[in-house]
Amino acid sequence: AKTTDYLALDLGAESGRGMLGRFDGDRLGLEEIHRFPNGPVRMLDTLYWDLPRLFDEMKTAIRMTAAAKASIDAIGVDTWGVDFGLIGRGDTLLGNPVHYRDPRTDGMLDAAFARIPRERIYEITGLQFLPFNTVYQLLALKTAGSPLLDVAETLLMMPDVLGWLLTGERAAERTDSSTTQLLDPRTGEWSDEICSALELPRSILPRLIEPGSELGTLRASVVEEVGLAKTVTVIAPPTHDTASAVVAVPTASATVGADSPPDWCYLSSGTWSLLGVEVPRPVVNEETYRYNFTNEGGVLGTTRLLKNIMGLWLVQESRRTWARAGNDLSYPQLMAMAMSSAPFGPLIDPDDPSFLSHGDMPARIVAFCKKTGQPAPESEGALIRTCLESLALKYRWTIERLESICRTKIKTIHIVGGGSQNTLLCQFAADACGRPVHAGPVEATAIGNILMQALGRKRIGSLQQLRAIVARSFPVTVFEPQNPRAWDDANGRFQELVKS
Ligand code: ADP
Ligand code: LRH
Repeated sequence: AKTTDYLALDLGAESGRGMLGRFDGDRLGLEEIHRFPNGPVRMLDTLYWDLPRLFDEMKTAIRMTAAAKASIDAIGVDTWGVDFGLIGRGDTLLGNPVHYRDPRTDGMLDAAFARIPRERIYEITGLQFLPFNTVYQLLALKTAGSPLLDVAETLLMMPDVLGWLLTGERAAERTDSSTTQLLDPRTGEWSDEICSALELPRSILPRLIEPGSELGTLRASVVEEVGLAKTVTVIAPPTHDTASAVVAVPTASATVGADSPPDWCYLSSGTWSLLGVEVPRPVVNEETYRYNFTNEGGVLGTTRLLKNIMGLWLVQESRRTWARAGNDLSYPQLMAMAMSSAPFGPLIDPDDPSFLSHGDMPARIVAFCKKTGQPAPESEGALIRTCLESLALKYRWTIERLESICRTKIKTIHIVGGGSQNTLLCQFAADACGRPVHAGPVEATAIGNILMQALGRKRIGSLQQLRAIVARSFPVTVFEPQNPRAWDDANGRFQELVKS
């Protein structure tokens, strides 16, 4: 069968990559063309995206793909949610986009609630309250008296900024727009009420487009620079990386209908752990509000009912702290050290707000243990073990609440993303949750991005068909739950910790 080539440009918080997908109508082959680090840059007191360098790396990925003799049918860009750029008159990029871990949003949740009740924001958006949601970043700009909002014509989410730089087109892809807390998922439109309550300029929010639709074609200057013979279509995949990752869950179950609640969940495991279920429409009620669950936009009309859990950021930032002190340890080394450390030492609430920002993570974990009357972890391995066991217990906490919200039993956990390579965490997740874990694929985000391009090009007919292609093309490792008694005991301690 004829093979079609698609390029995914996927910017994760740890690394960006250009991934080439070769689709023969039955299976997808995936090739890593180019990988590059993606760290923020601090200038004065602000944490920024390294935008020009990242755009240059993206062009390098396209150039390398063309040089690999691939004939690219389409290109799609995805990145993490919530961050944005502002565009002014004459295609001017206004300032350098700011990274969501910048502390400019401190205090902004309360500032917003003083103008519009917290309950009302949730009722409209169904989105979890995270201090860095786009709406609070905008409020921070306004509160600081930034001139940017006065001259902005268009707000573009970061994958849309990158799409604009490639094509010149301005649009808001729907999945990433759903992370702003400015979108009403029931009407599918930007919320006038929130914009006016917070005095944010509604006019800068652009037209919405569906994941899988065409954004435009590569600008002539890009085509020439990367050495392509002709221009290429740029498709808006699910531009929110988590939305693309959820597309690529290798489940045989169809998207659930209203009468058949989901019996599987996904855990998109990378810098963050995004754990949730796919539902046919938003679930916004007293229970989802109390537990701060989110309803983000999925593909083909689905909703991602999920929770953000701090994730492997805890490990990444600990590793960086030790490396700065001259102790450079690889992930496999760290996991081996954690595995040989004693089980069930101190536990943390992974979602304690003190862990959110950049900086010395081991010191913050030790401080948390002290504050909660626990001994500090005694070694690097012990500290990583504390992080992994605590994450697994937070997964259990989340699944139990999802079961209650959806009145269902979750039978299987699908772990996708870079964290699916962490066999220790996969085993802990199975043990803590008492359910089998199916781990893989590792590059779920790029795969979801690519196959939604193929779906947009009418080479795939449905989400169910798409997931069968993923299941046929990539291996999955199954972890069966073990040791239930010991994990139940640890869970008792964990419940106390997250209550306090
Ligand atoms: P993001 O898209 O947020 O950058 P990824 O999905 O690429 O994240 O996942 C990166 C994470 O995967 C790393 O932070 C690390 O914790 C984990 N990881 C990557 N390789 C390994 C490995 N060999 N062993 C264990 N964990 C790994
Ligand atoms: C994961 C992710 C997550 C968002 C966070 C900012 O990469 O996109 O879904 O909440 O980054």
